[in-house]
Amino acid sequence: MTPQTSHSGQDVPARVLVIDDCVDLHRLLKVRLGAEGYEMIEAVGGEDGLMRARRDTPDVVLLDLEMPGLDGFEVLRALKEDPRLQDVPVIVLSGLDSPGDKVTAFDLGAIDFVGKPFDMAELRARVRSALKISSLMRMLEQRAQLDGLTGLWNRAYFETQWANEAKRARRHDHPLSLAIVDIDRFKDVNDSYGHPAGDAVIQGLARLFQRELRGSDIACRYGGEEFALVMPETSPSSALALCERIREEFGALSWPRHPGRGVTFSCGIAGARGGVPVDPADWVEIADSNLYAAKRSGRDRSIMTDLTPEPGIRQAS
Ligand code: GH3
Ligand code: MG
Ligand code: MG
Ligand code: MG
Repeated sequence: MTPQTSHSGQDVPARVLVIDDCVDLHRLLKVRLGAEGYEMIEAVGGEDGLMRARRDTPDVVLLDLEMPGLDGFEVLRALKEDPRLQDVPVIVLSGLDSPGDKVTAFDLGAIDFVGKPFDMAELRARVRSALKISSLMRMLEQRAQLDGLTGLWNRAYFETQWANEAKRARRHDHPLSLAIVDIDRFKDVNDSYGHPAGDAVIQGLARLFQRELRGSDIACRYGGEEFALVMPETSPSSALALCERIREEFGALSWPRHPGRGVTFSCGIAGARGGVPVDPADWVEIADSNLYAAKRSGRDRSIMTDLTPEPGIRQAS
């Protein structure tokens, strides 16, 4: 996935999970908040609430504190310990409103605290504000993972996603491929036509990746003129075919700032048709050494290693 195609969440109604042992409250909120266009999810009790949260990943949680069984503090703690749910804003909605209870709720990670009985207009405003804060937080987090020049994911994002995808592929015995791409003789482009011309080439290649890769692929700017492409569910031979197609397209591009001088790239690929016992860091090293082999043997080519049992090395140019 390139950042531009990632979910914005703007067109889908926000999902509000209400965890409260009082059925009347559910009825009231369903009518009054449902009318705001939210999708309401009801859980009558702590255990049920946690189960629904894990299943439906809501956008905001309204949480009662006093409930039989698992109480609100325990639910809050469990939500904040779950990596998938810890960023979901939780508004505590409770009759307990001693300063001590409020401090505990905030310390456990609640974003807001509304005492019962509450004013409906105020609750609506607080829900809107919690949703806005969490969407701003998401945007900030995403910005920190984006490369400024190209809009692709940056290296930090690559490192975490690559480790995740490698783990997933191994666990499910699925195909996975990784390509590392480096623009050829790029210093010459900068030296001959200037840094802005070099930037335009980097941006042009990024656009090509965004156009040619699938939604599930992850295109990252790995460093200066180097890119890493993570291709889940893709065999190394398919990855090679894809990279070769992009390489040919890229080589055929004409650049407005230097129409007579085309640019090429070299590419190293490592992949497997099924999860193989290779360390994620070793995959990167293998793809990298293929990239350098491609450079040494003349540039403008891709070299691939198939890591599935009986590994072999194939070359295309
Ligand atoms: P090779 O074919 O062996 O890869 O040669 P190369 O010239 O591409 O490799 P080298 O590592 O010598 O040069 C890479 C250059 O990329 C040097 C650096 O100034 C330039 N560079 C790195 N980041 C940027 C950038 O953001 N914009 C521009 N214009 N140039 C950059
Ligand atoms: Mg209660
Ligand atoms: Mg380089
Ligand atoms: Mg280079």
